[in-house]
Amino acid sequence: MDLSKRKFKDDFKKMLTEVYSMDITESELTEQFFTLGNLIRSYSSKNWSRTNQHYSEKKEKQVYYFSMEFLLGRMLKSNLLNLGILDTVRSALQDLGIDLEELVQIEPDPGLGNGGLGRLAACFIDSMATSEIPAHGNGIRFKYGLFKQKFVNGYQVELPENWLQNGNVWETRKMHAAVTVRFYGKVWLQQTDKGFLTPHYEGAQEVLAVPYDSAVIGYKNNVVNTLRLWSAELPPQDDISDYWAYIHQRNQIESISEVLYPDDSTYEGRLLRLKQEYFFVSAGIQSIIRHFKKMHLHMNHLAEKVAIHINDTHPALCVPELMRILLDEEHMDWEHAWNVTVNVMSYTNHTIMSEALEKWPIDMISSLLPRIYQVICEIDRRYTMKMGTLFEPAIIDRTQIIEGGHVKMAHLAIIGSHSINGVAQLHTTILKEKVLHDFFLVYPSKFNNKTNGITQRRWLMLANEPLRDLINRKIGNEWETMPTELKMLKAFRDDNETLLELARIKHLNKERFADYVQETMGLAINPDAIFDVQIKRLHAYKRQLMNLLHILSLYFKLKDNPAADIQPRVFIFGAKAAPSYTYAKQIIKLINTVAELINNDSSIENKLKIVFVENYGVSLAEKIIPAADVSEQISLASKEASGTSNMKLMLNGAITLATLDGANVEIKEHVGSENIVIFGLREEEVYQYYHDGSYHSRSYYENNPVLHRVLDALIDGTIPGVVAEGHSIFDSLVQYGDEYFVLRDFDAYVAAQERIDSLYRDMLKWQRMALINIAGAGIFSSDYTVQQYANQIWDVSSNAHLK
Ligand code: 26W
Repeated sequence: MDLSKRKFKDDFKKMLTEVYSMDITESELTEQFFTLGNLIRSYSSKNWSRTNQHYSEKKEKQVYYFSMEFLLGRMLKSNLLNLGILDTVRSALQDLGIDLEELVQIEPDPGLGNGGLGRLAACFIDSMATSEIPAHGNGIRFKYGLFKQKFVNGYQVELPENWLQNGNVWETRKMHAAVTVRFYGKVWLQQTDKGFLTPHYEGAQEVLAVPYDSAVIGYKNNVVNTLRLWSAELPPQDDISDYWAYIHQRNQIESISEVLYPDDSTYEGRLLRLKQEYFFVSAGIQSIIRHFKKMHLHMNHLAEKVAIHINDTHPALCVPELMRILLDEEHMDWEHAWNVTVNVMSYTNHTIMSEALEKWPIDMISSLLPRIYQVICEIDRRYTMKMGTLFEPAIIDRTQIIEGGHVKMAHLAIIGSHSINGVAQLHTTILKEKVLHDFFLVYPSKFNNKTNGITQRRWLMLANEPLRDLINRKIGNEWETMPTELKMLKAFRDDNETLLELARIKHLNKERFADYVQETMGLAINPDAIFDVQIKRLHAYKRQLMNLLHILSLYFKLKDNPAADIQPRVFIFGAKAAPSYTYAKQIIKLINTVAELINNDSSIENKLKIVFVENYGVSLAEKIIPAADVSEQISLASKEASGTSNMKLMLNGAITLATLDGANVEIKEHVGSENIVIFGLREEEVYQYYHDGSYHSRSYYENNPVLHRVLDALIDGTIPGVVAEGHSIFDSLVQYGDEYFVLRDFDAYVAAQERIDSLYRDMLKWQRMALINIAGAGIFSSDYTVQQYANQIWDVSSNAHLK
């Protein structure tokens, strides 16, 4: 939108007076933030209604992206950037004596997600609006997001994240669009005079689902899509006979959208989680059907106008819920209803970890969702019937939905969808050849790959403005909407002036982060050192432990010889552990304790520092990523489905140190093996070990003196204050088989780190590698990823043809 500084200043002062009846001089940062927020809402509101009108008038097919998590981050600067008024507003506010960066800090960082899956959903809705895809997010408006992480004596402590305490300026409560979601009760089918079998519900608990809509503003294209987050409330009561019963019932119902489950890798099977999953699924589908009916088309045509995407198995109840509505309320026959459902639904798998695969106990589903359970049984019966004639019984047994007293949600999603995709080529191959091989035999054409992506707007244009400006100076700004144009940067690979500017900008970002660490942790770090970054959830398969064991080996090398010639290093960790994940929390304690030891050991001349930032999330990632030299992507091959921090760090000129896992494989393909440092077991070697059981971790402890010393340090008191954690971790590696081959890959990892050390000494070579990584990162824009989903899965329009 074109907005003059003059006009903005007038609007701002007017809005401040209207909302707070005060002028700028009297206003505090909070009032200024909410005023700016409300102004942005008013600037985007016309396009919001115009976009919806356009979709209805054109009867456009629309996508509904169902996700239990949307890890949005702060929206102020992102909304200003996408409206195309960031620079205008920043300098206009400056004229008014207001620093935009200060207002940015006011905004809460809504932690409505755990990690990769939730952030991917956030990048996707930004890219779908920017790619003019008629697509909307559908999720839960959790009152409490992912816990706030505090370190107390090195231990992770979880505190409530009450992100709504000052209200959320971006949302609009849509009471008129509320729907009722039913739980429990009895259901029986009754023949009507017209011969329809209609279910009769009795004694169901009714929950009011109230939607809160937020604008999803496309980048400089006047498109505004919607993110609809549902909140659970007690339906209005006409009479409150027993007050305490009323309070109890209200709390019970409101608890459905109270808090996000903080696990991102282990299925817990809690009833409240199942309630959450059905709550936003039923609310979302009811509101979609209500909207579709306004088109006055026969329900048989639903799949021509609606695509529903199931983000991992958490929204898999979309399949039986749509069937329930088509059968019970729209009185469609099973075949037609099923045909419509399969054509509407598509599913993405984000993990192969068995402990993450959801399987709900039959008694839990059948008591909480009696009608849904009936429909699931019928889906399973007809699947077994139909496929039983085509495939051997063993395959049917292994692929059926209900098995061993559980409902397998992945099986339900796969049978009920026309598309199943993995999130990186290696991951999709492992799904087809191993984890979901039986289904690949049954439905080969449903399987496809959609390698993840990230939005360059948040992760470069906003997080790293100096780099953005350098790139624009060198190749213009076409890359901002056509990211593969970044490849033009390769022309400057031997232009020392450019490489020196790149080094200067990286150093500037490292100084900025060093200032942040000094301020918040009272720790001085040297911006000339290598900033080595591992930022992701704490999980054994991501092997933060291997990173720490290498640091200890460097520490002992310096203890033995303080003059040892190693490049000074700052190891930066950011990681939350699921509260119930004891082993992960022990690793956090160990990292913090080793940090305490090393950071205060003057004998090693500040050559090594460990910075474990507290409460890692989107906003901290935006501070750390521009300052990174090395991107640690060291998961055991086959375990990380894709990874997305790898793409963000690459886009900001960090050199990737990686195993050939997830999207690291494709990153290598796009930058060339000379611009990345690869090490470790390959996926096939890992599976070979599983096959022949020939991995004996103890032998690596016994035969590798460096490893022996480092591991002994965990239990012999060298590292004071971690006796319990040290022993448990030592045993997991030496006694109990080292599940993620940390000891097996250790030497290769140390050698790779020595490679990094020697590469960093040649500054121009390092900057050339950084430039090639930036140039090769464009393909990992989520703009391209969502366009592939639009063309190959959802069959909806996008502006890909313009690109
Ligand atoms: C039931 C508990 C639970 C909750 C969340 C299990 C699993 C999850 C997510 C699927 C875990 C997750 O975030 N997976 C990550 O998804 C990213 C986006 O596709 C990938 O880049 C990561 O590799 C994958 O670990």
